[in-house]
Amino acid sequence: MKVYLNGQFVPEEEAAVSVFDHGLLYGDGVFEGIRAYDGYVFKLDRHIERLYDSAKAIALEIPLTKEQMTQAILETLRVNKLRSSYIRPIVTRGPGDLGIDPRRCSGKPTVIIIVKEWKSLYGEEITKRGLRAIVASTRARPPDTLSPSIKSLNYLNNIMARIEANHAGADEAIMLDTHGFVAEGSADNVFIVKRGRLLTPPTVACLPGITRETAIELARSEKIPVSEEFFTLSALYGADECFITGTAAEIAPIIEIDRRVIGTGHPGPITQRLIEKFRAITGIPQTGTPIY
Ligand code: PXG
Repeated sequence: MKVYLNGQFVPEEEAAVSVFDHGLLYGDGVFEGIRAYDGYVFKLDRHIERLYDSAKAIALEIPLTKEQMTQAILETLRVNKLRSSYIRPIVTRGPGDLGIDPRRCSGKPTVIIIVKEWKSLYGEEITKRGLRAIVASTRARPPDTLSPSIKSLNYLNNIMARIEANHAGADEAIMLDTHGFVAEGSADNVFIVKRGRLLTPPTVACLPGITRETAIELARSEKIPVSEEFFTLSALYGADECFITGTAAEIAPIIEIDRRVIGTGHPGPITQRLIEKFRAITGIPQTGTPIY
């Protein structure tokens, strides 16, 4: 596999950055997680927009225009002859001196694009059966700290939640905000179904997920009412259905949370309908940018 590194295509074994890169030293940078399905990059424009929004929020100027970044991503896929792929653009503050001050950096942000053949996140079987989740004791960050809407290289909070899930033998961790309302998963957004209505936390509490917005659009096109509102842990336990959304997870049912069975303990009808709808809109020109 060849990696895009600052304008060059480099074999993956040779693709390396400086130990003085502030992305490594301080998590000072931003990234995206994108997927290509069958020759089409799903909602690439939205991912590019979010990448640049994240960069702007941390006052990082990406040394490529959005169009150049789009072309660099497509070219990286072409160089690697990929049609279905995971795509990871990363922009860091670049190499610098020790000390957090971005003025200590060279002023040359590091731009990386990694593409990798896609492997199912939780495995086909678990996704079909439904995931078992725990609620993590690690809280999602409130928006008056590092906002959860910034997809920065600071993922330790989410990693802490992920470790809790690992220790509990669960498939995923759900995080609450500092008020105790449900916020999001360690790498995905959370939805519940109650009496035929979909609920998901507003994006002040979570990453404005692109799969999240897709699921909302799909539900509305199916005349399923959707509300972006806060809900409690007891509403989560008492949901008729629950699912997570994410580029990696796609739409994945949750059948158990903290050892409470959700609904019937099987993927619910609304979840299944949305999974089917989602599958039908990936890998098509209406939602994706063609690679070739
Ligand atoms: N919340 C968080 C904290 C995320 O990291 C989402 C929600 C879902 O957003 P999208 O736009 O993907 O629907 C994410 C996304 C990885 C990986 O490598 C993580 C994400 C996406 C792709 C890959 O673990 N997180």
